[in-house]
Amino acid sequence: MRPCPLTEEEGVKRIIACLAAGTAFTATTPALAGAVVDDTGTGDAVVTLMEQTTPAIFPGQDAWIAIPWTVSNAEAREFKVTSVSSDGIDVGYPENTATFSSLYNDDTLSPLEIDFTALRIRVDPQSPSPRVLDITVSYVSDTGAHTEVVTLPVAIDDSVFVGDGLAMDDGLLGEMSDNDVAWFSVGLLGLQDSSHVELRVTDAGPFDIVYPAERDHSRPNLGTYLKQGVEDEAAIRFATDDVDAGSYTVTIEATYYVGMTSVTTTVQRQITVIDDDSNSGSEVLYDSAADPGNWITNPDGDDTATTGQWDVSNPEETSWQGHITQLGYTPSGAPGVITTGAAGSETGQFDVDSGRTSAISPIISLPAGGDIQMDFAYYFAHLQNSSSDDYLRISIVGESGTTMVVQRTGKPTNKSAQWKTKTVDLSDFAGQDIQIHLAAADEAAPSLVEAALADILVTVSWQG
Ligand SMILES: [Ca+2]
Ligand SMILES: [Ca+2]
Ligand SMILES: [Ca+2]
Repeated sequence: MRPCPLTEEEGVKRIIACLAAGTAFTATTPALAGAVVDDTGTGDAVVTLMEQTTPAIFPGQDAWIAIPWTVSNAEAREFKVTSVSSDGIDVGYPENTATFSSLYNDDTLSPLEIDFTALRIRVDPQSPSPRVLDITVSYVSDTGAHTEVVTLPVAIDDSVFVGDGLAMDDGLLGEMSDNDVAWFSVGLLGLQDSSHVELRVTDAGPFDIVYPAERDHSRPNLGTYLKQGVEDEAAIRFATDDVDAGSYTVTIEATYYVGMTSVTTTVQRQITVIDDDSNSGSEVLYDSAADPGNWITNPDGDDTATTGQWDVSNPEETSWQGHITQLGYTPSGAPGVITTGAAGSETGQFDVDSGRTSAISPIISLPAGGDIQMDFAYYFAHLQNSSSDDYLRISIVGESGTTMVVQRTGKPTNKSAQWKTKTVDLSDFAGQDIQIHLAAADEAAPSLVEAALADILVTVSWQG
């Protein structure tokens, strides 16, 4: 089980979201019954650490962990973690406090409340076991100031990632049918600062391999430089053509530089192939991650937007006060279709301004039969200066008509960019030439509006 996958850059603000997503943290939180409670209802504050260990951490990984606290009997005010000591573990505190970690909500812990302190830890792979954090907390109760030291064992996960300078995750890569196509992600962890990171499948077994953007290799989503302690992923497409059911091993090689030294890490991963119906099959009709083809911006010549026009690009991240308005990656790492992928010099430089921008995909010819579906990832992001006049619309344009498959409208709230995936059934367009039409707009009052689409995969499958 992976711990909350937070990098240093993302910082503490995502911890609660990460917890809410049900990652390792929640899986290892003991039941509330474990807390020490003085049920007399009187007496001084009793502060309790609600964890018995940290989430499992990979040696070498820079991980943010959220430590849950509760108190019984009375309030603990001015609560903070003032120091953490441990052999072989680097400890960091959130940037806004720098030398300590306060609670997430405010600095008072009230009876029955659960709140969190955040710490960044990095376990030296060479440090001796067991690794334990000695955490000093200070707080003020009605009886005065208190300082306590509590110990928290660090759970180590050394089974998942393998490698030296750069580690790749191990074990099962994924599961697919015997006539199928699937993008699988290889997890990466920088054990040292690595540059020019490239992944190749050197033994593909019975699979046909495609890399994003028609390259001869796959790159990490966040770029070819993988910093020490940072986790990333690289996507590779696998296809089967009447492969017998069973478990297959593929060999994936990462090449990279540590300083001036060329290094190679190799990992063996397994793919499980399941026998579908004997005559079933599938075929890829369009795959934007492999080859986006020629998208045309402003196809009807009547767009009004003055900036943020759709382009096919590797997006750069933009944000405003912690709200990400444009994500700096696509799920596969291949170029996406973005309302201008360049970040510019400030958040509002290349968002959609002053009206609508539209774009249309290359023509995709659909066969007359079979189950035809389109999978894609997208988001619509805006800041609180948005309104219901702003929108993202994704439509399928066929010979028989136009169907809108996504419509999102703005609201006066800060909505951060987050990739969502969606699958739509295109069987109604069987036998037709179709195109995907995109429209995004900042109408009425000026608003920060961004939209993106990526990893569009149109496939036909059939049952014998
Ligand atoms: Ca933009
Ligand atoms: Ca705007
Ligand atoms: Ca607007």
